[in-house]
Amino acid sequence: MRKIIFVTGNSHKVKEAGDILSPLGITVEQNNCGYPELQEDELEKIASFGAEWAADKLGTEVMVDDSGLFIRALGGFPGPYSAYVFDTLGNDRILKLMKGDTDRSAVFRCAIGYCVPGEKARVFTGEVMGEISLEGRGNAGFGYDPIFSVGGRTFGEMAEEEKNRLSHRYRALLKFADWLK
Ligand code: ITT
Repeated sequence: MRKIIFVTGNSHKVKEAGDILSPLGITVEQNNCGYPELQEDELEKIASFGAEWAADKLGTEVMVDDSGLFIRALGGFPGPYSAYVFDTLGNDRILKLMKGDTDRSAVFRCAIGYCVPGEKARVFTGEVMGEISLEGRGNAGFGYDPIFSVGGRTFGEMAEEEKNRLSHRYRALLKFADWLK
């Protein structure tokens, strides 16, 4: 098993990454040291900067995960500001904001940054198209899971294994694992 330090404050991400990567021979260990999040439009740039910063700080290879929900009717909001918007508005306010919107389409994106100290980061991206549900449904998962639906069911209504077979994170991590091999 290869062990990689995953720098994140979000233990749900660590659980998902562990479940996805362990069958591929990779284990992840959470480190909470954090990293400065650039005010950037692109998740790739945030993940790349964060991975380089954390690798240099810790003196070891690291991975980071920057994710965002891009809602079409809201011009891609909250996108790179998804964490801040989740903490300040939350799912109910977002649903209110979209009241009357018939275009419910949205994309969840994930950028995994990986870096060895002293080197440039590599970034692996994944995305999944879905819809913003009319109301929150399901208690599984975390964050936006109860309002993001794929094929008629929200991530909040799916078992972990099901979300982990089609999520933005799964798609990005698969590319990462392929490259590591
Ligand atoms: P770190 O930056 O410390 O990794 P974070 O939770 O702040 O943790 P992000 O900035 O990547 O991470 O997350 C953006 C927001 O999107 C945040 O509110 C997450 O809870 C949420 N989020 C990320 N991945 C998600 C997923 O798979 N399902 C639902 N919500 C998710």
